[in-house]
Amino acid sequence: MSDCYQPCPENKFTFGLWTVGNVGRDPFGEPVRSPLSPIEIVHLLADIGAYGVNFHDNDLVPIDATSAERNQIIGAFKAALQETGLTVPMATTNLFTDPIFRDGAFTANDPKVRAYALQKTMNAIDLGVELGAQIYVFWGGREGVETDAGKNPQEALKWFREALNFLSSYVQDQGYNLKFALEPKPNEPRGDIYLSTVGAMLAFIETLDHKEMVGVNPEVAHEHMAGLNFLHAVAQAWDAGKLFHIDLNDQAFGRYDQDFRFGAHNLKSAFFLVKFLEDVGYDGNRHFDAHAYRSEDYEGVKDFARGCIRTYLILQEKAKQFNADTEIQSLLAEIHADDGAMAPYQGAYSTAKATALKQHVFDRRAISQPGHAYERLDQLAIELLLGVR
Ligand code: GCO
Ligand code: MN
Ligand code: MN
Repeated sequence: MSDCYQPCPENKFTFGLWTVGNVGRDPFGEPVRSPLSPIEIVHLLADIGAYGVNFHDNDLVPIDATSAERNQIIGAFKAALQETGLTVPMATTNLFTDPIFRDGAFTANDPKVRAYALQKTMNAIDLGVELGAQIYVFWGGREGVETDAGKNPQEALKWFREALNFLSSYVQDQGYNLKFALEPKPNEPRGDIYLSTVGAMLAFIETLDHKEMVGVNPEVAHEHMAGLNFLHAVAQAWDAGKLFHIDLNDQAFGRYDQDFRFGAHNLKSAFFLVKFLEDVGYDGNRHFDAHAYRSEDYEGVKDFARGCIRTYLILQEKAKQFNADTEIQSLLAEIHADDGAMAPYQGAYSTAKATALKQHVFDRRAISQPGHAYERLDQLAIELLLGVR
């Protein structure tokens, strides 16, 4: 294997404590790996060349820790960061593990649960900011239902909006330099989760009091679980100026929530995603929200983490190759050819333009005759990916 795919800090490759720290528990089986401490995870991530480590409040500080325990843990974690040079670009709250969240957090029917979720999130924001986080992710794993009999979905949205408004005001009140990134998912662990797609989340953000500080954190697996095209969701978020963070992993369509290594399953989609991110100059974190197969020990976990990074970097190189390939580029130039004849009708509306366009005679048959050469182009892309170009 070539050794030239080395990450550099500008790639901003990050992992959550919960990703390489995943012990391989699933609904049918017990853990297969013994838990690593946050300090051990920081060292593992430094070994494999990560830039940063992200965490949920309780990945780092157990939910029932005393304040003395909390201080000791945070001190030791900070020392490990200092020693390894790893950063904490993103933090988030665990609003799903504890039984109190069985009916949701910000959208739970019980006002005590909603208030507790706010309190827990304010504390977790304080912790994230203390460790340097500038992005705060909201993944509402329990914000949903198994049955619509007991909760009004519009009321739930109202509660979710109120919570985000409250928390964004809290951040401003504290003077924190922090942006929110909302992460949609269609289901798992709830039967249905509210605001299930990137598009739904983008529309919801427009209804918030401080929408300028709120964007999205799209995840490959989540759009794939819903059978959607992830790149299209990412492009829409980018276009809206809302791509604040991204969760990279992989997922077969129509399966359970798999969290596979980036590029492990849909290599072609992964290629077009990387090409998009590189072409537009996305400079946020590239967070791998995935975990190793349950078959692995910690050597396999390192193979998994290195694999995420290597695949991204290899696809980045392939994207450059695609952009420099003369045959591909001349085909694209043909496909995008424009003789300028329609220029008088393009751009902003005017009465004169509308009148002229209504009078223009189109030769529908002639326009529809030529093929688009997408077969040839796609095969060239495939051959490039297969390494024969
Ligand atoms: C999942 C989600 C989570 C979130 C994480 C950060 O499917 O479980 O992707 O991993 O990304 O909670 O907010
Ligand atoms: Mn996920
Ligand atoms: Mn995620």
